[in-house]
Amino acid sequence: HQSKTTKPHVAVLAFPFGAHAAALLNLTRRLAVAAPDVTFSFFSTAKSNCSVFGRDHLHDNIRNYDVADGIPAGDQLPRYPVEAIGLFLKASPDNFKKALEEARATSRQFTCVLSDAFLWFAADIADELGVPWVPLWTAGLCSLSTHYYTDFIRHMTHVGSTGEKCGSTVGTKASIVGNEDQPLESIPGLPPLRVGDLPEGIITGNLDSPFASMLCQMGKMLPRAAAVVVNSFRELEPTIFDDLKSKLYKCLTVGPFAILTPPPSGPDETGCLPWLDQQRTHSVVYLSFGTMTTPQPEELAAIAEGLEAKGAPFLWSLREKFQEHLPTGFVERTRGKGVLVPWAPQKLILEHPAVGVFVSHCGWNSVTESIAGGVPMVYRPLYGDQKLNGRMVSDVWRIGVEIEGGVFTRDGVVNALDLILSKDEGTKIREKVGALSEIEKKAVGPGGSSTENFKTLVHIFY
Ligand code: U2F
Repeated sequence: HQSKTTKPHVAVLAFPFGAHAAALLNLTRRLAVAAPDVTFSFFSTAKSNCSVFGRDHLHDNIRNYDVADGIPAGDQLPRYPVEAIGLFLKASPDNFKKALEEARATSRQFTCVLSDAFLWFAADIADELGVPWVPLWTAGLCSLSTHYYTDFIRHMTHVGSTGEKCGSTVGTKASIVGNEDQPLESIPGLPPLRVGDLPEGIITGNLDSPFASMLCQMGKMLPRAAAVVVNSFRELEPTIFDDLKSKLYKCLTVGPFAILTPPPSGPDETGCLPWLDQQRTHSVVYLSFGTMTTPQPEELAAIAEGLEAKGAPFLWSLREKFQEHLPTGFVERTRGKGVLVPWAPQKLILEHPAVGVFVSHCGWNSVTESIAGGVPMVYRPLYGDQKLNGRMVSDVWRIGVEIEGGVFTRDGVVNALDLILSKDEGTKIREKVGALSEIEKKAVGPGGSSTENFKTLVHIFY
């Protein structure tokens, strides 16, 4: 791609919300170690840079630069993330272009653009610079595939085509609302799905929102990427992998990041691990719903009632502000039996032999961590890719079950916990996830598929 005399310099463009920038920086750090003569310039908003770089030691070959967040000077900070995302997307790509130009003034020319896949416009930026574009998808191949096939799915369900720019749907013929159970004819590579399994913004929800439009544009841009990097491993999603591989220049599964990088959770400040040491093997219910959302108050109360009724030991990561939704006296009544913490060292917890089941929202990192620990899941998806991840968990990998009716009720919780902890079916599920855990470890070990793909990724920079 570039003259042999040019020293590689990768522009890394981050999506500064949720855990996205941290995931991209994790990958960048691994790349910086594997390719010490490559310089990585990391671009994100000041707030995001401050949070992801923190006080950590920076590798000599990683620099960070701030890009504008799109919040007009003097304005109050947006109250909701969705507003902040809207402003940021409005300011993009000009904010990135400006920051890249400023960085260029004092550094070598860029030889590659590595970006969060959300930032589809990075394909054009890379083109203008005459260098390859390498997007990173921080979740699974399954969800990536549904965005790649957005147009196909919209045609198939008569929702209309996406229009050139994805800004609005063209020729909308049918509303899909209320048809969540409608089966979808086969989408290449994916298992049989229902309308309700798809992430919002493909055929359900507001198709014209900046977020939906961003994902749709991304799907269209992927074939322009020199390689699409994915936080999964080939053996986990082989049919989707084969399909996407045939559609893209390169599909490089280099994950799962959650088991390749140090735990994001920090030290065990709340003493969860010593507590687990005192529990019986496979007896503990671990509950966590990720970093972005939490079930509604009624559902939190239903979970608590279910836990009390089942009487199994539990460890629940629930931020303090949500703990007020638990039934009166729950904490006192379950003292000794259960532990409630605002944040837990999840990866280490899932690797602990005492944990018997993970009650989860099916965020992608949680899924791969549960596999790593060989822990069966009970899931209740909240939004985005989680429903699809859940479908893979229960129907394809058979390593967990969905909560009955899709929402938490007292009885639903008891039945699901019974099934996993006390029934033969639960034992079979545990065996399945244990086997998958071994495959996951091989993928990231010496000569494994993710390890080899990572090497291929490094070569793209030279
Ligand atoms: C978004 O997912 P979330 O961040 O909500 O959820 P996960 O992908 O499961 O990641 C949560 C991470 O936070 C860690 C946990 C995971 O690595 O180990 N953690 C913890 O250490 N301690 C706690 O008490 C709670 C969590 C999005 F919502 C999903 O739909 C996407 O699939 C995902 C990936 O793009 O990002």
